[in-house]
Amino acid sequence: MARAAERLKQLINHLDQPPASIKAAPTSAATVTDRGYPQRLRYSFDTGLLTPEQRLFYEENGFILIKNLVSEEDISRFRQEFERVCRQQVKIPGLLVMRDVAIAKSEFVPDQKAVTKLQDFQEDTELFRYCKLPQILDYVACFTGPNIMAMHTMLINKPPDAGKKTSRHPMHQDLHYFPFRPADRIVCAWTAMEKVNRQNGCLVVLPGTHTGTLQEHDYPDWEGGVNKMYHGIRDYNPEHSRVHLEMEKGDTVFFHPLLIHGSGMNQTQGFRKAISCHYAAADCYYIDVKGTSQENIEKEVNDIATRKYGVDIPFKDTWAFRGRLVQGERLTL
Ligand SMILES: O=C(O)CCC(=O)C(=O)O
Repeated sequence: MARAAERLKQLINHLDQPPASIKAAPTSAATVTDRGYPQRLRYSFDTGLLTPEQRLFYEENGFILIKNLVSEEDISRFRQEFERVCRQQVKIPGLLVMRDVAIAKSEFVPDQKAVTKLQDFQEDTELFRYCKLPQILDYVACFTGPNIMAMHTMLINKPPDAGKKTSRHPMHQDLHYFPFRPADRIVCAWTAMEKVNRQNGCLVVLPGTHTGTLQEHDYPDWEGGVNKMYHGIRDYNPEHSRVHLEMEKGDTVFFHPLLIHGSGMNQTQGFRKAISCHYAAADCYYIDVKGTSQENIEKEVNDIATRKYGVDIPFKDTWAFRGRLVQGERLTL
C-alpha cells in the first residue's frame, strides 16, 4: 500500500504543471490511463499538504472532506457572534440578514422570522476570522494557489422545517452566482458548526459533476415557497449517484463551484448551522455575464445593491467591493 502511494506521488510530481500552464491546459479529469489514474491533475496543486489519494479523490469527485479542522473554541466564538447579530447587538456594514419565507420562529428574537443566513460578513472581524484560519487557507491554497481572495461569506442557519419544506436548498452550482473565472481556481470551504446528518439537512453532493458545465438556474417551482436567492438547476439527472455529507462539528468540506449540491429539509427541532467562504485565486478575472444564463442572478443582485446603497453598481463591482485578500497579493480580482 505504502509503495503504491509512493509510486502515485512520483507520478503526480511528474505530471504536475506550474499554475500558468495548468490554467491553459485543455485537459479533462475524465481522461484516465489504463491504470485508472488521471493523466494530468487539473483541479489541484501539490503544495505538500494533500496526499496523492486526496488529490485524486478531489479530481474525480469535486470535493474533499477534512475531519476536525476547526476547533470547538472557534466554533463557539462564531456562534456567539451569530447570536449577537441576530439580537441586533451589533450592526455590521454590508451584512445581509436573510429570513425564511415560511418560518416565523426565531431562535434569538422570538417575534421575528427565523434568520436562515448571514451573507457578506467580511466586515465582521469575529466571523471573518473563519476565512483567515491558517488551517483552512492551507487547504484552500491547494486549489487556488498562494494568492487568495475571500469572495463570498455565509453563515447558514437552517431552521426546523415548519412543514412547508422551505428549509431545503435546491440542487445548484455555486458558479451560477459568480462573475469570475476560471472555475477551477475557485473553492468553497464549508464547516459544520454542529453534527450534521440527513435528519437536520446535511449537504448532498453529486460526485463528479464538477467536470460538467454551468447549467441554467432559476427559482424552483415549490408549493411552499422558496427562500430569496435560492436558485436551483432547472434540469439535472435525478438518477445521478448522491453522497450525503454527514459531518461532525468542525469537519470541513472543500468543493468545486461546478459541483452540483444542495441540502435537505431540517426535520429536527434544532437550527443546523454551518459557516462557509468561497475563495478564489487573486489572479482570477471578471467576466461579463450579459447574454449568459447568469443574467437572472445579475439582475437580482443588482436590485438588492441598488436598494441597499441607492446607486446602480455593476455586478462585478459588487464582488470587487466585497472581496478581501486573505493571503499573498491582491491581483486582478
Ligand atoms: O448549507 C446549506 O444548507 C447549503 C448551502 C449552499 O449550498 C449555498 O448556500 O450555496
